[in-house]
Amino acid sequence: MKTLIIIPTYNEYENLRPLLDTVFSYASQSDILIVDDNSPDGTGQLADEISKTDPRLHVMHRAGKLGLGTAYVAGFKYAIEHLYDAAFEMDADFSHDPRYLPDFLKAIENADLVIGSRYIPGGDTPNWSFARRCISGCGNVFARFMLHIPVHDCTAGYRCYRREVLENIDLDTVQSQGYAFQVELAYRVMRQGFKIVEIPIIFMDRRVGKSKMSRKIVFEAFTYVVRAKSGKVPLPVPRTQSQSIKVG
Ligand SMILES: Nc1nc2c(ncn2[C@@H]2O[C@H](COP(=O)(O)OP(=O)(O)OP(=O)(O)O)[C@@H](O)[C@H]2O)c(=O)[nH]1
Ligand SMILES: [Mg+2]
Repeated sequence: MKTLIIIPTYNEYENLRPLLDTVFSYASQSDILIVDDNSPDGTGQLADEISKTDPRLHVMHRAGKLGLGTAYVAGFKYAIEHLYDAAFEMDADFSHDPRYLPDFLKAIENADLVIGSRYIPGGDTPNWSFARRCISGCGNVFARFMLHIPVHDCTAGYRCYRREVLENIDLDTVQSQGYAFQVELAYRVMRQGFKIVEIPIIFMDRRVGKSKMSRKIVFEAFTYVVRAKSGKVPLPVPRTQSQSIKVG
C-alpha cells in the first residue's frame, strides 16, 4: 500500500528532524508531506534541505499561516493527485507517537478510516489536567450523542484515510480549522457510509515549541456540532451504490 503521512507545520524547527527520523524508522515505505505555512523559525527551509537527501520527503510551502484544516485539505489533494492508497494526518509535536504507525497500517487494510483514539481501552492522555480532560471528554460525548458518529474520539487528529474516502467527501466545501475539522471529517465519512475503525493511542503533550491552538477552536467545534444537528452544514453528495467500495 502506497501511503503518505501529511504533517502540517508552523514553527516546528526543533521537532522536525527527530520526528522525520522516528517516523521513517516505523514506516520506512511511506512518504511524508510537510505542509509548512512559511514558519518564521525556518521549519520550511529545513524540510527542503532534508528532502534533498531523502526522496521520500515532500514539502509544500504556503504563503502564510492559513490554518490546520486548509493545510490538511491541501495535503489530501496532493495524496489524491499522486495516487497514494492512503493518507495520514499527524501532528509535528510528538503528541502523535510514530510507534503506532504499524498499528494504523495494519488496521487500514480492513477499514476506510482509522482513528487513533484516546477514549477506548488502551488509550489515554496521561499529561492532561482535569480541566482539559473534561473539555475534550465532554466535547466528544456531545458530538457522539448529537450526530451519532460511531466514534469515541471524533476530535482526534491522528488518522489514516483511504484515498477513496478523500475522493468522496467533497474536500472543497470543508470549512472548519481546529477540532471542528476532525469532527466535520468524521461526520462526512460516516454519512458516506464508510467503515471507521478506532485503535488505542496514548496521547502525549508536545515536547518542545508552542501550541498554536486557542479556546476559539473549542467554540468552533461546539457550533459545528449544533449546526450539523440542525442540517445547516454542507455535506458531500451521497455515494451511489455503484460507487461504494468494498473493504476486506
Ligand atoms: N501548516 C500549518 N500547520 C499548523 C497550523 N497551526 C498548527 N499547525 C501544526 O498543526 C499541528 C497541531 O498544532 P498544535 O499547535 O500542536 O495544536 P494542538 O496539538 O491542538 O495543541 P497542543 O496540545 O498544545 O500541542 C502541529 O504540527 C502544528 O505545527 C497552521 O496554521 N498551518
Ligand atoms: Mg499538539
